[in-house]
Amino acid sequence: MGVLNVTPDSFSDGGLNLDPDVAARAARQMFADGAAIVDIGGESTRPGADGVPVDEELRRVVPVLERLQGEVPVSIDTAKAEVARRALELGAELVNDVTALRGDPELAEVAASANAYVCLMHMQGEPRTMQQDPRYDDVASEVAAFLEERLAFAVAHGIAEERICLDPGIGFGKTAAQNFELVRRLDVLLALGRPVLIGFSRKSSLGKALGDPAAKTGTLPASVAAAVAAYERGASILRVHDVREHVEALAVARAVAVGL
Ligand code: HH2
Repeated sequence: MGVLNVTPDSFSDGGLNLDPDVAARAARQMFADGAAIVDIGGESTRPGADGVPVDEELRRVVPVLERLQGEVPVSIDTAKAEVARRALELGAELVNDVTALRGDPELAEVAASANAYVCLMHMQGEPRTMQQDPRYDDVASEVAAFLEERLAFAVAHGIAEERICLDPGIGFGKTAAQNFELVRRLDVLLALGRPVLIGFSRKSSLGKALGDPAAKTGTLPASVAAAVAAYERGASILRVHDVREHVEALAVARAVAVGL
């Protein structure tokens, strides 16, 4: 899954794709580079971020979706029902909701009636404050219990179970150590029986693992290492900014795991 943020303030690619022609070109390139789907977002959820009004989010993403319709498989990174509805009308296949259907009471119904794929992500707290002092007794089992409950909620609201993937939400109310533990103990999430998505790309925990406690982002080699580690532990979808480099690394990891 390639990441395309149409925002002025995303933590690693903010401001790069504000022109819809530039954004659409970047999405086409990700697809050509081997992304199975491109995740388009019009609201940053980086630590400390404030929300964006629905009109502004639509203004950012709709022109990009219009340009990609029928050309590139697209996922919409939103917690808002209205944004998801427009995106699905314009051909998006997956709704990627970092609130796991807690943010907008109408989103489950929108996704169900469009028969969309849905990604449910774990977050402790909310973006503005989530990194202040994240605490868990046992991060893997608490995240799994949350995702199990959200999976049941989604199914109860008419979303087909086989259309749902689960995501522990790397960096969303977790310390660096907790983020790495979630990948190390991915089996706890896989036990829920759904495909797992991991988004470690460029996140600050990678920089922290390299010895910089004040890191705001992670490097490309560190991102690739995290993606390969997640793949080897059973992740099915890797959400990444640098598609070609990840596709190459994952092709080799796959050749080792299952043969050429
Ligand atoms: N991470 C970000 C945004 N959306 N969605 C899922 N399912 N999983 C993630 O790990 C995830 C996500 C944050 O990264 P990015 O989109 O690059 O930054 P920003 O939120 O600042 O736009």
